[in-house]
Amino acid sequence: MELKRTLQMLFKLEDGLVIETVLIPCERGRNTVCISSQVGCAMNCQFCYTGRMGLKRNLSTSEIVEQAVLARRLLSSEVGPISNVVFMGMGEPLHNIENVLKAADILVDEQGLHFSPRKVTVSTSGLVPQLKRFLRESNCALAVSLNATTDEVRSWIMPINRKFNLNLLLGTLREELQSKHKYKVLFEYVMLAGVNDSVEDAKRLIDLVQGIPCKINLITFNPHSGSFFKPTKKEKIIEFRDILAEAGCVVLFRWSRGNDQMAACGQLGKPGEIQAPVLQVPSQFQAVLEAAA
Ligand SMILES: *[C@@H]1O[C@H](CO)[C@@H](O)[C@H](O)[C@H]1NC(C)=O
Ligand SMILES: *[C@@H]1O[C@H](CO)[C@@H](O)[C@H](O)[C@H]1NC(C)=O
Ligand SMILES: CC(=O)N[C@H]1CO[C@H](CO)[C@@H](O)[C@@H]1O
Ligand code: SF4
Repeated sequence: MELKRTLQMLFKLEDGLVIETVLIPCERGRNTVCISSQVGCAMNCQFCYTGRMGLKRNLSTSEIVEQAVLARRLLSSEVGPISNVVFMGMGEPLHNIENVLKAADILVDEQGLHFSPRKVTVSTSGLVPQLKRFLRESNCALAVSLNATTDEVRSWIMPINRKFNLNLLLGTLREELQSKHKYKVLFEYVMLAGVNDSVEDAKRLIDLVQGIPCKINLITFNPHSGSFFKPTKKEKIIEFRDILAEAGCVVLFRWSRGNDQMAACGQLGKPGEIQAPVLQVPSQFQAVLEAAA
């Protein structure tokens, strides 16, 4: 089946700021719209364009919902029905939790857009208190960007980890999911050559997610200019996947354009005039990154 192109929409808001919404056509007519929740982002993940902009403001509930409405209205005729919504565009959705909870409700409400709650996924870098609240108040799906298996690496590439570390994050999920029936969290793990893709990382990952009903999504890193990370080679990702699968994890990895496009979804926006600081590279990784450069 022919893979269609990703469609990127730019929306100018009333105050002149611009946000991006991406439509990702998938096989079998399962089109996904990737929506933004903030203008910019305060989380400063080291791989992410949006993070480099810093946070400009939260989007309102209607600005969030409108992205899905407009994608449906403008694009359904070209690509077919839109079945999935992911909050993986600009911003940390749980940093704007009030409006995101309201928007998610409207997306799944019969009187609203009537998406299935399992097909509306809110993605977070790991804001623990808000994540708890989200799980208690919403039935929509949750994706957590893990991206590393040690606090040392995670605190570097995702500075939010300095506040809410892996133990706290995973312990909270383990606890909260006990009372959610048939609910699985999706862990996103972007494969970065030499940074988080070793056999030891795979083994640590198995231990970390122990007791948490989950799926693990391995994502190929989409290199962009200004990034010092390199993608992990396919064979190595397959090896990593197989280690997880053999241990009984549900692990997803598709080597396809769709995969790249999903990764691209987290890297919207161009670095603006306000630039968040690039963090000091931990010394043991300097050689890896220099070799990759
Ligand atoms: C965004 O919304 C959250 C609550 O959902 C609030 O705590 C925060 O201060 C808001 N941020 C900005 C920049 O307005
Ligand atoms: C971390 O995870 C998200 C996917 O949920 C992704 O957008 C981001 O690029 C990842 N990157 C790194 C380097 O950790
Ligand atoms: C935290 C950690 O140990 N990360 C590893 C990620 O993968 C590279 C090699 O692929 C290792 O060298 C790192 O130690
Ligand atoms: S990856 Fe997500 S949470 Fe991290 S800086 Fe980018 S937009 Fe923010």
